[in-house]
Amino acid sequence: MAKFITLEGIEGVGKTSNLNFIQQLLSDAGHDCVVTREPGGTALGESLRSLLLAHSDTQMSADAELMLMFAARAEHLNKVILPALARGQDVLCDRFTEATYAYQGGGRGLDLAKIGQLEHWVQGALRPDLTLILDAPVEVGRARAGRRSTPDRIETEQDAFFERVRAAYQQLAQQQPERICLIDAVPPLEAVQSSIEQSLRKYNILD
Ligand code: T5A
Repeated sequence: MAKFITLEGIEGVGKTSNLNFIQQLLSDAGHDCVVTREPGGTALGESLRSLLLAHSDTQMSADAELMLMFAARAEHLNKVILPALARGQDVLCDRFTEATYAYQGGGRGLDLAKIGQLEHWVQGALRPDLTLILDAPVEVGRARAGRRSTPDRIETEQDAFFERVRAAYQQLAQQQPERICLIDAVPPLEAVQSSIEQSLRKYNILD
């Protein structure tokens, strides 16, 4: 049966670096896999991503940010994720709803029940089969991300914001260990990838 796998973590922890690795493992195991991302993954979703990450609207309200994330997600589910799963393809997604709980819930302090209502509306009972959360201290993520690109609107938040995001991710992993796995992302990339591979086996994504 097709699997829905998502990759999460604070900025710079190595999601993009590990996405290709997971795709390769899936492909080597004979899985057909669609790789995508949030916010984004569709024409509308990528336009919303540009709006969400641009510096032009620094005063965007937390509620507007929340609903734009779910608007992009609704489009993504309908146009990409659900059709792929229905065709029997695995879906590997760079961020999904756990990011909303972590950033809009933990980071912005929005009511988690409000996020839960939108989750139910947009996704029904659908949840990822496995969510891997790459976990590292904020300064490690910042140092890694800093080597690479100009910060977007969310990346310009203070360290305290990302501490709350990280804590929210850790809490999600504690609350739902049956489908959410925290991976220590501090060690060198090869060691992180070894942990990821073990988790994919433990959660029966790979045989
Ligand atoms: N968002 C998203 C919300 O607020 N709510 C939501 O619901 C959703 C879906 C999206 C933004 O939107 C927010 C969260 C985000 O702020 P994004 O592009 O998905 O943005 O996320 P970013 O965190 O910005 O992604 P990055 O590309 O910045 O970080 P990555 O992918 O985690 O890091 P990566 O792989 O590019 O690695 C960074 C550097 O570290 C090195 C890599 O080589 C690279 O140079 N590296 C390592 N170095 C040493 N040891 C390791 N183990 C390493 N792993 C990677």
